[in-house]
Amino acid sequence: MTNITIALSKGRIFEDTAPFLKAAGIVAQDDPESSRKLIIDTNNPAVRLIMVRASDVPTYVQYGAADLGVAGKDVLLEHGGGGLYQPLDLQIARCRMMVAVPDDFDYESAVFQGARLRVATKYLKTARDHFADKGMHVDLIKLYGSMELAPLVGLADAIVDLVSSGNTLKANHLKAVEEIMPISARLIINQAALKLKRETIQPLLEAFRSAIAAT
Ligand code: PRT
Ligand code: MG
Repeated sequence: MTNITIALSKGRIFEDTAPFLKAAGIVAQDDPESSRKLIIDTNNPAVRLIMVRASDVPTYVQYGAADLGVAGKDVLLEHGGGGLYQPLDLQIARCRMMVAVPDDFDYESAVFQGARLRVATKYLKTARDHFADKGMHVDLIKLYGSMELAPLVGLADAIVDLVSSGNTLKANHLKAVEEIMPISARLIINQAALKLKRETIQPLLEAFRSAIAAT
């Protein structure tokens, strides 16, 4: 069996991917939440996990430092997907990419009047495409996190962010006004690895596929 490396991020991606790995007979030997190890062995000596930032997963896989990975569609859209196969939507880590504004902001009127909005986001490409499709002129402000704060302190009129329960928006007196797209995490595979390590990767892919079908 060829050695393979799987890139994951800790938190929901690791937790929601674990059942798929289990279906393929792979169990992590350490818990990334409590362990500080970045390389985690599994019960299968040919398979190891590497723990990276969620937005770095596609980069590790693109360059072949990992053969496979799991990344959100949000992350993949910003990355661009070069060098990657995206054969499976795992339907995990689901949420929605939304436009949100302060509770008292009349977004519809602002759009109707052609106001030039300032929009803060971590998702520049996705936001740019969305507003371009709507024919709206916006000034995008790149942030790396806690987008919800931006409208509260006058940095932006609106944000583009992921929403799952909606609790974060509510706690910050924001409301979602537009859904850009539903988001879920995908299995990604380095294109060269799929060819060179097909005997190892293909059964894994099949196990993941059956696990999706079973849920
Ligand atoms: O945390 P870090 O900066 O390292 O990176 P990350 O935030 O990208 O990683 P992580 O592990 O938090 O998220 C990994 C992936 O999970 C994302 O790329 C998404 O595809 C997916 N996902 C699913 C989410 C959410 N749901 C989600 N709710 N990612 C982030 N959130 C955040 C959101 O940005 C907002 O701040 O949770 C907050 C809103 O949640 P609710 O429940 O209050 O609506
Ligand atoms: Mg996070």
